[in-house]
Amino acid sequence: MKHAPIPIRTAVAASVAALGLLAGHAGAQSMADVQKAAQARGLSTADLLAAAKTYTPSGMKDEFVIFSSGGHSGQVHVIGVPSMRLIRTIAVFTPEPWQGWGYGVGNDVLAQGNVAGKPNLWGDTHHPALSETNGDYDGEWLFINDKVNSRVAVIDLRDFETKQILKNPLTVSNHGLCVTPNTEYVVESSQYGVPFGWEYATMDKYKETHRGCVIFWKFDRKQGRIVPGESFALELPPYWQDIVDAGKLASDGFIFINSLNTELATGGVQDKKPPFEAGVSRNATDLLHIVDWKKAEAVFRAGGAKEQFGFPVIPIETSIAEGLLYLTPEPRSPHGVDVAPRGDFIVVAGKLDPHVTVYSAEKIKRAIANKTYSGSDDYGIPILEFDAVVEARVEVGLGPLHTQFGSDGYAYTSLFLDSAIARWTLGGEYGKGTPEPDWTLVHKTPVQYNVGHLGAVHGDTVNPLGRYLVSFNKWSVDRFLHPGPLLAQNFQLIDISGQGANMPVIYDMPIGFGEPHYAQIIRADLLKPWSIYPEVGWDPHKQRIDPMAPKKGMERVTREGSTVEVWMTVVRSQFNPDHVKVKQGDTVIWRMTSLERAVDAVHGFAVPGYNIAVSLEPGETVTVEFIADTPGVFPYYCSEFCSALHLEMMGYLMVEPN
Ligand code: RUQ
Ligand code: CUA
Repeated sequence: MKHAPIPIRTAVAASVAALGLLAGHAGAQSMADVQKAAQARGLSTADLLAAAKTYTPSGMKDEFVIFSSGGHSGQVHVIGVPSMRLIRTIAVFTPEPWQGWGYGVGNDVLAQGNVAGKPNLWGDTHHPALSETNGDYDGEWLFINDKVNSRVAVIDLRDFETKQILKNPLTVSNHGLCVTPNTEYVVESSQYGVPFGWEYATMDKYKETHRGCVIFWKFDRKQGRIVPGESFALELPPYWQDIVDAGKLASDGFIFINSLNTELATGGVQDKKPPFEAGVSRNATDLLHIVDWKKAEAVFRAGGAKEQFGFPVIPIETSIAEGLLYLTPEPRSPHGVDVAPRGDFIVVAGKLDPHVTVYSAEKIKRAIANKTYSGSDDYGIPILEFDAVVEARVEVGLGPLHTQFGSDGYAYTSLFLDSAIARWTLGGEYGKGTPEPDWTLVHKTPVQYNVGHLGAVHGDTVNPLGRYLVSFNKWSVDRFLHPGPLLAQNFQLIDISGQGANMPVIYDMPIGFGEPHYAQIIRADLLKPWSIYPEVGWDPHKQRIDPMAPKKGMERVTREGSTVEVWMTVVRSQFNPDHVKVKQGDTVIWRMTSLERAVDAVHGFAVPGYNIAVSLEPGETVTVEFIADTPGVFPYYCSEFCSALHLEMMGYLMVEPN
């Protein structure tokens, strides 16, 4: 964001006065000091105002929290708003040593994500979905998809740990993820058409052999797990299904998925056939998928699904016969599909069309009831007549992708090609909130550069809170120091509390760990995380006491045949036992409990040569299993600087050679 140069003296004086910056904590500092510091750094009034809106002094907490996908890192990043401070990374699909994830703990969860029996130890995380109650975030659970391997993970927000990873047996890559308004289902939409079950087929019979799908993963809140046995899928044509969003209120019971490649292009550039980029955008329109999931659930429960690769799939014919699936045209190469807060409008943005297209839930329902079809696709799925379901089209700019909503009747759409965030007005009931006429572009704020998703506070729920919006930009080009040719991405915080053209960028945050895609922003006070585990001997995976957890005074090393069990307790600044002797080739089951109850008393357990790193948070119990195949003397130690005697917190593993 470029600010018009303002004489620094007036600028600083004005902003300082406006902010009343000195009223509270004058101390030894004076207005002249603020003026001097701003002048030395060449800061404008707008800069100082932005700083005042975002600067968060030591000890002050953030009001909102971003849960951002980590892109290639396969993780989730937790960031405070408005400070834009990174607070935590949650290990999900990729091993992470600090949390011990994949180095002693979480190995079984990571193994749930094996693809065709093989470990895939990274993920391309795209779309976080916070659990919802009545269509609003409740702060309890977080789900995230891995696009590259079509997997879904479940994160418990009591301890910010991944509890479950699911690999569906049908498709290979996914894209969209959302939850239904009461988190009955976590909905995963496939991306690229493939033969189900990782079967082989050549491209010449693409139309017959390849398929897309949408998976309804049943979530059981009490267990905190997705129940695969109660989950089902809908077979879809091999278009490239993309983003998915759940209807709510006026559109409750539906989900909306957009798609590209309704041309069924199969590429083949090496054989002089049109490349995918041309073939996939030949048609002027693609097809929005409308699924009645409540009806689909009833059909599944009544036995209407067929097992495919061990997973119940409702065939396309059944979906047509039972009225579960409809299509309607959407502008070419659509990308985002976003349901407005009241559920009454569904906003679709086509990358190659400068408009957003707004569909009406009421009109969709009427068109379904009256069978207002313009035809059907090659698979026989009815196509609802475009003019019968569209409410409005708003020209917003070049390369519109995703839309979020404010608290006051404004919608916000990211413009990839324009590198801007468009603010426009919704109509209907929302129109009362804005000074501008319905369905009009109000303002565009430039961003740096090439925004993908955007996120506003509760911006995709029934109750958007406005205030802040974050532009998740793909490229930072000239914004930061260059860390070599691989540039950071740029999260830009935008103040949307004003109206009209008042929506300035107020902070830039470099993201140096992959391309994060989407993020959701939740009120911090809705999160109720534990600061220590509820009781000593707690197993975070089961979220209850582990009866086998080593107890104080019962520390020992036992042997049965060639299996050695270690019962260890951990407390500042001691491992007990601190000598563990085994024989080469023994199976070692090493159980450890942290006896700590203090909030900051975290210990680590690191063993050289055996690829073991464990994080022991207060009260936690962990079991690590390995074969002692390398003989020698291995100092194990605590890997958190936990006390003045941290270096003394160690022990020796002695593996006696055969
Ligand atoms: S999307 S390319 Cu969320 Cu825009 Cu994955
Ligand atoms: Cu415990 Cu260092």
